[in-house]
Amino acid sequence: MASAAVDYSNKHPLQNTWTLWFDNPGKKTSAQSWADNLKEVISIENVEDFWSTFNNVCKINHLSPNSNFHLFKQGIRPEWEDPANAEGGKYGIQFPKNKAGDAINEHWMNLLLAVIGEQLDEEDEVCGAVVSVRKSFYRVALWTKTSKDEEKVEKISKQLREILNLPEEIVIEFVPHVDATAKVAAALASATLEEGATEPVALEEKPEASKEA
Ligand code: MGP
Repeated sequence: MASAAVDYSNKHPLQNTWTLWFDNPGKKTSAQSWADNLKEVISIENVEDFWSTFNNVCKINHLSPNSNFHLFKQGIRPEWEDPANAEGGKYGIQFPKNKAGDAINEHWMNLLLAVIGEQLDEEDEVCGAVVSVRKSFYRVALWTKTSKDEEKVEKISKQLREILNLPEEIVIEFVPHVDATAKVAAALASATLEEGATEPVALEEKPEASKEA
């Protein structure tokens, strides 16, 4: 009996189209130049595209420090400034490199499957997912649209822990993007102040007259 031919052209669409981005600034970069390093890699519309991409891009544990992959809903840039992210925040989970090893690939895959499979109850909240390689740790993060509703933050955090099967000792840190932006702005301001401070400090030390007082 002849078996029915399998139609491999029949792809399985995802609920949303997703864009994969990559960046590696190489060294610490300023917030202004940060966006110049972002490179759009590919758009993913169906399950088959997802797996061919996931199986062919570099494994996370083989990436050099400072690298980031970002998978965001099409139309949302993976940056704080995008209107979809501006009011939102990041649920970040860090894994020390010496403990995680290549298990980071599985954590990243589980987060990706959760977002493209729209597994979170608050699926409309989701903007994207990020994996970051730093000197001593990896970090996976979920980016969402809102940050002010504490109950929602708590709920998403709890569900994320379940989906990623994280033990209690692993912390999920939620940071509103406005706080991240403010931190960068403060660092920039203090660096500018230090630069500008060289001259006035020298002047203040100079006057002999002050000894007269
Ligand atoms: P990061 O990768 O989010 O944080 O941002 P990490 O790795 O914890 O490093 P830290 O320096 O915050 O401890 C690293 C740097 O990249 C930030 O300080 C910004 O200068 C820049 N940056 C990161 N993001 C996600 C953005 C963004 O969305 N917009 C802008 N303008 N700069 C960003």
